[in-house]
Amino acid sequence: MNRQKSALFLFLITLLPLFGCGISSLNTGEFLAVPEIASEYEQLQDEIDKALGTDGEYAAPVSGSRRQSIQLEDLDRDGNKEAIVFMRTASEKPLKLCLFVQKNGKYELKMAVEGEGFTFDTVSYYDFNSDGVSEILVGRSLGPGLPNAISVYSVSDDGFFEMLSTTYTGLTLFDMDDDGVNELVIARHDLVDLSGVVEVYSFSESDKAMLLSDYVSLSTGSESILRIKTGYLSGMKPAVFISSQHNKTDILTDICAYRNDKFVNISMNEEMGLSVEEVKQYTIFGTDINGDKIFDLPMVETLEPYATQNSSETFRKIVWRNYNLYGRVTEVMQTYHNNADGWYFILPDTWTRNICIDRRDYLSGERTIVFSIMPEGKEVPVDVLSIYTLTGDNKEDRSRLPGRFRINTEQTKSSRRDTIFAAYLAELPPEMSAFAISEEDVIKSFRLIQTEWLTGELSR
Ligand SMILES: [Ca+2]
Ligand SMILES: [Ca+2]
Ligand SMILES: [Ca+2]
Repeated sequence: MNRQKSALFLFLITLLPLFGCGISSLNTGEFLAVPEIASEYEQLQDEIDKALGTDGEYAAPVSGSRRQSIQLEDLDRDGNKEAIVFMRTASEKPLKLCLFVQKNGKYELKMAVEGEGFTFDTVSYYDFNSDGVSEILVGRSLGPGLPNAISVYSVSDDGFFEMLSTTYTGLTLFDMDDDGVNELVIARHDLVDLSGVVEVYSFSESDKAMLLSDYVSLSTGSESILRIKTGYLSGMKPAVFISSQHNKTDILTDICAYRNDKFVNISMNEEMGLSVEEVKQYTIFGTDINGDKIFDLPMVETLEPYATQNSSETFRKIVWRNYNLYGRVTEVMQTYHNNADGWYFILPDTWTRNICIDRRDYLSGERTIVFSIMPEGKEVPVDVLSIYTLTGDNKEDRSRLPGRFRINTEQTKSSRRDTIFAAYLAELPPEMSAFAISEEDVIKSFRLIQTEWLTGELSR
């Protein structure tokens, strides 16, 4: 009884953080659809306990967006949620996936499948064969130093049918060929020869299985795959962006997409076997920085220090660019990312050529970044903008010091509420009026850095 209660409690609290967390990309509707009557939980819990037996325990997937050990999903879209439960048993194949279906309002175990492995890595549900019933895609991690194993199961009255079984390092679902149906995109890294490949799997009607349709090699010499993201190239062409670690400190991103029906690595320098998209000695990843669905890639430029600079820190600006299918690059915007204080600032176009940045932290609870412009032929820049990250007891007062204004945005209202962001715009001499911006410009260009925790992030 104790375990029943605690398991049910655990199930409920795993749902809790998903409510009201303000992450817009999350479809909370999926998580809200739980049985409405408490007795249904209890009855499901009884069935789960039977399946767990005396030696079973819950084993929630450790990565991806679905990480509950009990997941409710209407696989056949008949209006009733099925329950998919992840457990670890003492059996030789310890990772057990159970499917409970509702019959006359009661859940019963319909089928279970056991698999080898260490822990469930990821799960998702998708109707690959377009028959109206979602397949279950399950990744199992086989242990440290080993690849993960993926299975795609279709569910029928006869049981689970395995439509695909292969290994992977990371995976994602995306409509790579723009035909309205997602493909399964798998990236696989080989630790022995430091190579990588990205593969596209789609459903084959004649084989009734997921088959490998296309693949391309990733940059040679990669030490690990860090991140897999999907998005669009300019012209809204689907692509997958796979970032790998090189030389311990560098990040190379391979951009792979269908071009005239051929799956190609568009950022690859064929002679070198390396992607031209490289960030050296700094950690930053591509993202859709301006929200137009076109994926943007960062190029990091180190700013020249200046004589009167307070901080010995190295300051950088990020030049964001997107690609078209033919590898042509277009600049989108430039930013300064202040990782230490958790915000970034979109640099006004007029500043990008002559920008200098300094950190001037003099008081505890007040962290200050100063943007300055270096006039042509001068050695000392002119300060334009200070942005303050205020956390101390007197943060309210400090945000109201003469000339300062608060940076209040939707983001600052919904997160980091223990912190006040404020700014100060300096009065510029007339000959520098071209560099002037307004308080509104500052607020519009200020963003919090958000940790990405959903798709695309490998768990290691
Ligand atoms: Ca299906
Ligand atoms: Ca497709
Ligand atoms: Ca974009």
